[in-house]
Amino acid sequence: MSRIHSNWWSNALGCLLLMAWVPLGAQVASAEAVPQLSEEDFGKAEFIYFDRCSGCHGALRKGATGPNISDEKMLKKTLIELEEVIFDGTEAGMPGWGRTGEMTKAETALMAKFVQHPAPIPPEMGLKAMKESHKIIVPVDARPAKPQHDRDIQNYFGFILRDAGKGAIIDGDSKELIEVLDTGFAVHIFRASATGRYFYTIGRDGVVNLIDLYSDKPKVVASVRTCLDARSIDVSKYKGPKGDFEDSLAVVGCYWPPQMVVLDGQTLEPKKVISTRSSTYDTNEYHPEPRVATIVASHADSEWVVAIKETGMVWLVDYSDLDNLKMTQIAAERFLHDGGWDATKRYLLLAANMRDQMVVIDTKEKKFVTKFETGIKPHPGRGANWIDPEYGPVSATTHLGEGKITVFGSDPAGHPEHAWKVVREQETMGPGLFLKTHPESDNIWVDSTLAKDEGDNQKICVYKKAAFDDGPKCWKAADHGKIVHFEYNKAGNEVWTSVWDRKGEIIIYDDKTLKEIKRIKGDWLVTPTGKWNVYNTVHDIY
Ligand code: DHE
Repeated sequence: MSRIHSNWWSNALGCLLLMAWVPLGAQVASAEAVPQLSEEDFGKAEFIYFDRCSGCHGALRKGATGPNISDEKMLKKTLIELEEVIFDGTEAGMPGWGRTGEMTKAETALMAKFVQHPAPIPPEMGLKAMKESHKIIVPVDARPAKPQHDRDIQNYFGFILRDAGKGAIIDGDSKELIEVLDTGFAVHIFRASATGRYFYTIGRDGVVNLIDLYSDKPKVVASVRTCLDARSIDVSKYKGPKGDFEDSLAVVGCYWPPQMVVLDGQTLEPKKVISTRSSTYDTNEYHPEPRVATIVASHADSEWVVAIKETGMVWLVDYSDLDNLKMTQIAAERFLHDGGWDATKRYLLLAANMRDQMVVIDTKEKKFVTKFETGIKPHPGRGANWIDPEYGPVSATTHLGEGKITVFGSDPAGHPEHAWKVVREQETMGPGLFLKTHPESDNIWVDSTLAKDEGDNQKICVYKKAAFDDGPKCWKAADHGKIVHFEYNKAGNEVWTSVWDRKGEIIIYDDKTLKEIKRIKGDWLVTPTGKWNVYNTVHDIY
């Protein structure tokens, strides 16, 4: 039986009632082999798939960070085998959804059946639907011309409260909670506008919120839904001969539909949709779902660097003339995920995590430089840059697939012999997601969020830049949840991190002494994940 699906995408997420499901066609191996699911169970499974699985396996289940799990392949496995994998996870990095308590036994059984059905194709989303969702809550001319408070917005932190559908703004100086704002379903990242006046948030449901930090209490002043599934957003940062684009544009990277959406930076009015459906960089075969992973704004040109995951292309998109759009398409590697600048902000360092490689793009010459292996599934977040006593300027990444931090040379001008070569490696407490440093700091902070051994994901490890090979100092920072993601304050002398669970905490450390300065708790701290300091985000300091 081939099934055309419940209206989960359009109903559960709210606003797009007019959208229709697109039939898949007959892809089922044999009608008898496919386990029966009621309409209700199918809808429930679709939501769980979107929430927990599609990020790695793709909406169409063709695979990226996780393998291809098409119905044809899944029908070759028994339901018991599938259930076990979903419940316990795999050595290759798939979380054990049952083991960690994020899915019940019944839900893992449901998902085992669901993946033996053909993947439902979600609806498209164009400018008209986006415009219908667009809200200007405080018009531009009704917003204050200067801050309505005497706090330093450049040292504000934006914190995601993932499962509460909220975001918190905290004053980095006083460490006081200033406001908790409704930001919608599972916000993935915050980015600050070029001047630091606004925070933008992007949720997995493709909803963007614009938060004005000038008002007495930070306020959502505009919102819009740009896609059905998204992870990235950035802003226009360029000011120079081609024009002043500070705070003028934002761009969303969608997972589904596979597209970029350019927005007015002050109102979030959607201006242009750029589809990413195209061919893979190597085999030149059409891919129906090339998702937009990292987007990083250039400081030196009117360009966004856009990583297209499934095709392995990096697009340099010139936003100075949206009607006559110029774009450089650079063949890089599949499957691109996250990354950030080297210290000079000329080279973009991107993880092609399923190829175990880092890719280097030269945004000045607008071309591919090289790619090299670092370990199993590199995942740098935005990365970390520092000066190594022996190898000069270096950058580094953590890994999803193994507990390892890999350091590589990133100064082709001053240290060409080490550039884009692995120069140091150290074992960590387990597979991790993020590392962070700051030019004012002697340290590199590393998490091990995906570590499987009891308690290891609650540890923090800190390496010394001057004595990296001596190994880290590690300690257990929490007795519940998982430690995830670090961010420095504006001065670069404190490090903020999250204890990620429903009784979440924020821990603030003195970067020099590694002593805890403050632990913030409260009912509002539900599943804190990522956090961004305005100044460091504006200036890409990491
Ligand atoms: Fe993320 C960055 C995608 C899971 C927290 N994550 C990113 C970026 C992408 C991405 C493409 C880069 C954005 C940019 O720079 O423009 N993340 C994905 C996934 O596809 C994946 C693997 C699975 C999914 O279903 O979403 C995934 N990410 C997670 C998590 O489970 C995390 C820990 C918590 C959550 O929100 O679900 C998580 N991702 C983050 C954070 C960043 C991020 C905190 C930004 C790091 C930074 O320093 O800027």
